[in-house]
Amino acid sequence: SNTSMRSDRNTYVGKSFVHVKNPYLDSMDEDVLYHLDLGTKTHNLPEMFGDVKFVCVGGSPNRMKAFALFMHKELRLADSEEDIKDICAGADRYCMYKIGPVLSISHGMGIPAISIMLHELIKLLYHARSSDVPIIRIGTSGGIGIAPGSVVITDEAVDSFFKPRFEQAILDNIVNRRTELDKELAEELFNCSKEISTFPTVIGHTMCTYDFYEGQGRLDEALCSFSREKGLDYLKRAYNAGIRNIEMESTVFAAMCRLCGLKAAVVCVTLLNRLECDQINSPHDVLVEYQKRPQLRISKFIKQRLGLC
Ligand code: R2B
Ligand code: URA
Repeated sequence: SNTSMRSDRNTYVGKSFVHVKNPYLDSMDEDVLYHLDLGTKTHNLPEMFGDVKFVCVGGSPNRMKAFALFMHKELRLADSEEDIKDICAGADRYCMYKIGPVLSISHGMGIPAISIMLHELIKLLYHARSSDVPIIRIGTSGGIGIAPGSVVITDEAVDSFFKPRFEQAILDNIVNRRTELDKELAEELFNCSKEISTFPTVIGHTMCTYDFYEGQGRLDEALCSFSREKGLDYLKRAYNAGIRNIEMESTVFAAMCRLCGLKAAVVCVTLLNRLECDQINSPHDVLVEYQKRPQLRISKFIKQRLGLC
């Protein structure tokens, strides 16, 4: 199958390394990871990141800091909380925290923002010679036909035409890239906290759009050019195509990780049911609790893999 071909290519003496597909990169004297405030000459990347075993990404800097502090508690690491510093603070774009073998990074909102971060993160893992690192996006989303607060684990990211592809503009061409996520990782994540889970979790397709308003069929935007009926019909068709949530990064995330040999997963909580409303109006504490749900699941997964539970 395709998958085994792919893993054969990526595997070298049993280890699966991150690879970059760029013949120019190795001939560069220095690689500056500008938006991360890191570089191959200014930092010893293998020493700093060679032991990374899990990468978790999410949109909001504060949420990814909270996740870092949470993992620090969960892994019972010896260093103190004050030692958890934002590695990318100097660039003032994304935040990054390292908690033992776990890297927690923010990616901002939307495809262009996450794509810049991923180019530099993938090169970082390559320079650091990290191996066997799953990468998981823990995010928020709008649910379709499921209770708010449900968690969706993505099997396939689709675009706004419900197609499993990401269209990358390269120079003046459009290149189509595939957007399947790692099936085994999705299943492992689904199974790992079945018993502890107090909230519903489903595996389904995730639709990734270029914007939060017009691209997601809302009626509360500044510019609305379609009827309530048309908008609802679109969301219902999405549901019938197997889509259970909508967010703004999964297609490019799936496509880039797949091409670079990183096993990737997307785990998002749904903040509302889009068949019922457009506005997110749950109380702040409810939303905060929702956003912890993917983190709980990922923490369980990490601890299981490390043999800690
Ligand atoms: C989910 O939430 C954000 C928009 O509110 C966006 O980054 C996404 O994918
Ligand atoms: N994030 C999205 O992209 N859409 C929503 O409806 C909620 C969060």
